[in-house]
Amino acid sequence: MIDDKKVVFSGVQPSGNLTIGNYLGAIRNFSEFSDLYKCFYCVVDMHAITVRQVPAELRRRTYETLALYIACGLDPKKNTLYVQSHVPAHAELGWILNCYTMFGELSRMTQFKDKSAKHADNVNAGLFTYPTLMAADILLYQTDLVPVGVDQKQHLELARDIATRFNGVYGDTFVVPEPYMAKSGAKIASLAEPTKKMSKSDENTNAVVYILDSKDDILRKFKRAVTDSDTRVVFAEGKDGINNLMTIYSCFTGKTFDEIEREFDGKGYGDFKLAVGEACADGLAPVREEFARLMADKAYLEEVMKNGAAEASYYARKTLSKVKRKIGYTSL
Ligand code: ATP
Ligand code: LTN
Repeated sequence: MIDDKKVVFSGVQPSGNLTIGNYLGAIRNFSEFSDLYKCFYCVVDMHAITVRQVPAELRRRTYETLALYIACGLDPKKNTLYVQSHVPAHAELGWILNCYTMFGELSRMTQFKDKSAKHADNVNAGLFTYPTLMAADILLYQTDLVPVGVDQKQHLELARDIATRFNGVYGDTFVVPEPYMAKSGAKIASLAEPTKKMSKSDENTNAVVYILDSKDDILRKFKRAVTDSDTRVVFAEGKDGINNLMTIYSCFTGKTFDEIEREFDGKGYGDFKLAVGEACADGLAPVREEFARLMADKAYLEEVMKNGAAEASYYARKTLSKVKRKIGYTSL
């Protein structure tokens, strides 16, 4: 608890242009916690370097991700917004937790298996220990709730196991965090291969709708989205493409699947795809405008980063000192 409030923590990597998967599965839900919880939202640049990045792009995307947080409704006065590498406690606790995490546990992580297959020339140790740094992010702030997409569930379970193990050895040290997954939107699929998750690092840019895509691009991408040989807009087993489009439409319009089925009864996929594209483009328009305004004001973004890092460091250091004392480090 911080100031009598439960704590929320989440992070997004500045590893590419953010997608509507990142938006619907994660960022859009962040602001709902701002009033009742103490919220930390971090741009996790240390995680991003587990895959090779172009330095100038990483720097630009770090600003962009922060600007998107704000453009998606996170008020820096109500939320602690900061950059991971600005708070060294993450790296310090990350190292310590490595020593309380088993090789076998990390070997079972599906994201590690997927990413090492995708980047076979760079299966580095950081990619392997990615989940212990993520556990450090969360546990540093005594986090109660972690809003994430379904793909991060396994990492969160590991963070819980690490916290429980550490508490078992040294007595209560960490709060054991709970995941929070949106009822709808926690798993947005690729438009080209609807059984796969939409991912910002997908090479096929037509499979992915970016938050900052123009309206024309958004309409075009939905028009080309893979569906099936049926013609009915109904949510059903085996209709992954349509199910995904219905989920996206529902997220942007607030309509239920029943309402959507009725709305498009007797109409074809063409009409439906156009409506999904319109709803998505209209829903994202205010975010795009606010983003452009913020990116033109680097000084403001830097001030947010600075204040956020100072605030986050204060709480992170408290936990870190406690951990160091418990494990037997000396202090001067
Ligand atoms: P990468 O493709 O580089 O692995 P990513 O698109 O998975 O990145 P992250 O920065 O790892 O993005 O994720 C940020 C947040 O967005 C996480 O909470 C993650 O669960 C969520 N998220 C990512 N993709 C989706 C998706 N397709 N549907 C729902 N949530 C998603
Ligand atoms: N691993 C996450 C990003 C991330 C995160 C976190 C999410 C890093 N640290 C802490 C929640 C809490 C991802 O790839 N989406």
